[in-house]
Amino acid sequence: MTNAHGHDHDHDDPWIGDLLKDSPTNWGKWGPDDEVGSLNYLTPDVVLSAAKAITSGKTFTLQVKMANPDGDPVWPGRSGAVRINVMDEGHFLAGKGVETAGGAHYADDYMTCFLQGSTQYDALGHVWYGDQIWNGYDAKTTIGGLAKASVCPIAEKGVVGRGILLDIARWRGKDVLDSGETFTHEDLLACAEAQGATIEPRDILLIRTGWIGSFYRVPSEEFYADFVEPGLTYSPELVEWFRSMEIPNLVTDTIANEVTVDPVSGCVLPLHNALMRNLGVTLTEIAWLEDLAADCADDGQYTFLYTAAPLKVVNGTGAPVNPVVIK
Ligand code: UVW
Repeated sequence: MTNAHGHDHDHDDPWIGDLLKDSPTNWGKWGPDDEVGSLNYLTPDVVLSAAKAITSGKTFTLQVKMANPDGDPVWPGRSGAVRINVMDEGHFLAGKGVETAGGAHYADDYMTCFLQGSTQYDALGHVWYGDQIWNGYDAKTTIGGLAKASVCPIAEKGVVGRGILLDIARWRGKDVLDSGETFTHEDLLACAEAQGATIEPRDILLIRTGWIGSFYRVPSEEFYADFVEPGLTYSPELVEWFRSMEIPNLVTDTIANEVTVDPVSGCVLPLHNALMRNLGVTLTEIAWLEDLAADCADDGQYTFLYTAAPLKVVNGTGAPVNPVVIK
């Protein structure tokens, strides 16, 4: 059967295009050439106001360790970063080092990685359905590298705003949510209230499920068995809430920021499309939130200044990042 977009698909199979046929978009809102979407909400006024969330000067970094001998948490089918040492004292001892005037020795590394293979920003053009990506750009602009809506404009802008941690795992009394466990925007609001905090318009949402923390505690076979991450689950009301709250950025400690399979429609990762493709909400995945969350539980302060700048990878589908939070 051929759907309205001219794609073949069996009408018994779920299709994100059907699920989201009435879903709102922000296409064109920031002009025909926009590539950073809802990050446009992070205006200088918003940044100045966010700085008022700093009260103690405590800092936290949110990247997981990369090229870690203990493993890098990645989406099934991807692999962790591989760092190869290509120059060290051994080369000099063997007479193969590059000698320089003054006798300095040095060590060099080479690294290969999936751009989504660590804590990372997704480019707005990273995921789509049908013939169009963010802002209505033709899906063919992704061929051979993202000519539009790559990670580079996000990296050039940088991300600074007020962050709020929503510690869903702690709120539900768990170290880590169950595989496939879902929550909604109503849960985010209830969690914030229980924490004594309020989600404000244009806040950067940091959601903790405990999932990435568990990666380092359980054997890899167990972590990846029947892989269904916990997370936010699609509903039209949730999408409308993100739109009306003008949320610029969603940061989670899961690999894909939402429950892997929407239990209602059966679609995989519909929020990537409803939020990122359609509304231009930037997604930050695989964040390390354990230390920040422990501190928030300790001092009761769940809001802070959030800053991040992914690497400026030209035409990249995403890029590693080490966000810094200042409380
Ligand atoms: C996929 O691309 C499957 O997900 P992510 O956004 O986590 O990289």
